[in-house]
Amino acid sequence: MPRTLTIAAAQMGPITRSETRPQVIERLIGLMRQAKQHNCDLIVFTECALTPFFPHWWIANQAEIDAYFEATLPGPQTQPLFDEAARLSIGFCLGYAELHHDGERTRRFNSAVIVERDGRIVGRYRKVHLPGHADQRPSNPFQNLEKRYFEPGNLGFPVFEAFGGKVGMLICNDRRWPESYRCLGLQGCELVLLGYNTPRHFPEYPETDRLADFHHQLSLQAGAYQNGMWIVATAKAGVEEGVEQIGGSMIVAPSGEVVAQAATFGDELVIHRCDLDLCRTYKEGVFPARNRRVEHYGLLTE
Ligand code: ING
Repeated sequence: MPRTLTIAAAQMGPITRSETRPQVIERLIGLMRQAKQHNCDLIVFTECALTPFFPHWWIANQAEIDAYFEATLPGPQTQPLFDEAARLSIGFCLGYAELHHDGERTRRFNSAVIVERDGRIVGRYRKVHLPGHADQRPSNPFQNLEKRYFEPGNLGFPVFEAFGGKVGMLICNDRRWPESYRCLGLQGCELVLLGYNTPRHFPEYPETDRLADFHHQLSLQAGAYQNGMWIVATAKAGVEEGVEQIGGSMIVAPSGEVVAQAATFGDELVIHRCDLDLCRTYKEGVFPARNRRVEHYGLLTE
């Protein structure tokens, strides 16, 4: 029985600071209904899909910062998204800012969850690689304050049994680091769900700006091919609160080929029918880990 999943990367255009959570949820539900009309089994929303990417500006007051976080998921404002997914019988991946009460401590993560077609949360990931800085840099045209607003993820790189396969998640900057894919790949991961908010301009290293789209795609194609995994990568695109963000949402096959990609910088579905069994060609055929990894080099063993 072939294990094929029709998956939509649900790229979003900008979310403004004045947009309320219910208004954003309405956009997400609209994309979810569209995906269902295309017979999708799964829709992948982006990083911090409920709010503008607030690490792009300095916020002094913690209560104001916390207004961008979800204290519970689902909560009163996000429940309609979970209800609609269950009604449509479509799974989803959602990036969001997670407020986590850990005993006496309040912890804050840049997180994502996988929700199965019956509305159950079956997996959670917390972004490991936090780019940018914790200090305010007034001379920069915008900030990247993830190190101020979030802690590094404390869940590692988990792989979950979902949608008939082995599924993992990464978030934005994670996709630039080969070890992110390797940790998932060595656990047999077949499908990576990934959201990102990527500015075209890198204030400290502007020489990389002209290569923003290339580095984005290069990272995904290498990760997919070298670990035999499908990758669904979903952007928050366009000029959001004055910051130009790349689009380029795409679906990459275990062969490393880009099989579908976005054509706009707005709300757009990028859809492909993914055969999970294609992973085997690369996991067993091209990269048979056991007989290629020579013990005495001390390389990773499965
Ligand atoms: N954004 C960016 C990303 O990794 C970045 C930050 C851009 C780092 C360009 C290095 C170069 O796509 C997030 N949110 O991680």
